[in-house]
This record gives sequence, structure tokens and C-alpha cells, in this order.
Amino acid sequence: MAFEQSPLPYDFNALEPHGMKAETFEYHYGKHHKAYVDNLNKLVADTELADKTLEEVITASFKDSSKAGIFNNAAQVWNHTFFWDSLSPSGGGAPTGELAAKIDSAFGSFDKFKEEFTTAATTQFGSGWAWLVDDGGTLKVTKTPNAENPLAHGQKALLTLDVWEHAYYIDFRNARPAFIKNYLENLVNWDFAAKNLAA
Ligand code: MN3
Repeated sequence: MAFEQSPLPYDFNALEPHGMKAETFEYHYGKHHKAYVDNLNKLVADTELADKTLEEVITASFKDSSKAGIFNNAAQVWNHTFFWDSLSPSGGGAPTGELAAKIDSAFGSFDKFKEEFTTAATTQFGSGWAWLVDDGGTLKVTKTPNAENPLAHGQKALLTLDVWEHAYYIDFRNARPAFIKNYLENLVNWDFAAKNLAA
């Protein structure tokens, strides 16, 4: 069965009041994300990976140089679906409950977490992702190049930010720091992170 692109969890224009244009989603969801799904389906057609779950394809192809194209496309399909859920028209603010407590204990304070996340997202050289992960019970901020993700490293992802240039060029041109600031202030979906932590 072919892999399918998950529906965007909000309308293309839902984040316009929060700095991200419908045009961003027309390209980023409608063209970039869709292309990863289409490429993945072509690459796994008639192989033993065609009937696996997306997560199984990602872990089976990581660090297998003969399957680099499959890994890159499968991980990018997963990463983008996870990214759309990491954004919300009613996002921003601060986490609550157990997630807030775990952030305080891992980073010292919510402000320190934001500093660490901002540094990771800013300093990922070239294309990649910044993450909040649960690594064996401890929360960590990580950054990964290109398509790499926490799944490949045996960590549980809680939140992500896409820092490929295509993620911010329409709204923020070359200003990646402004895109990161807007994400943390206005878009980050703490309910999604809390749900992942509890899962
Ligand atoms: Mn992207």
C-alpha cells in the first residue's frame, strides 16, 4: 500500500495572523512535503519495504548507504507531518503540568529551554531540524542535519522546527532568527508536545 500525505491539521491560511502565509503552505506542504511522499513511493515500489510502516522504513534504512534515498524521503515525510502538528493557530505561550516540570528540571527554566532551542535552531548549519526530545526519560534539545530525526536515534520526539531555508524564505526571507522567535512566541503547539510526552 502506498504511503499517503497526512492532511494539514489546519487551513493553508490559518497561521497568517501568526506570520506564516498561505503561500508558505502551498509550497511547503503542497510541493515539498508532497514530493517526499511521491519520491518515497517510487523508491520503495516492489521492494521489501513497500509494506512496512513509515517508522519501520526509517529505522531500517538509517545508515544503510544503499538506502540513503529511501531514508531521506521517508524521514522527510515523517518530519513534515510532525512539524505541521508542532504548529497551532492557538500556539505559543508556555507548557503546563508534567511537561513544564520536566522542562524546568532538564533546562533550569522555561526561558533557559527557549535559549537552548533557539541556539540549536540557529546554529544548525545548512538544512536540518531542531527538536525537543525525550531521551530515556530526560528532555533534551537536539539538532539534526538534512532528514535525520530522533526516531533514527531511538529518541521520542516531542516538538520540531524545520530550519531548511524553504521553511522560512517566503515569510522571513533569509532571517532564520526571526522565524525561530515567531515559532516560540506564536506557533509552538505545547498540547501536541504534552500528548507526545504522555504517549
Ligand atoms: Mn521542510
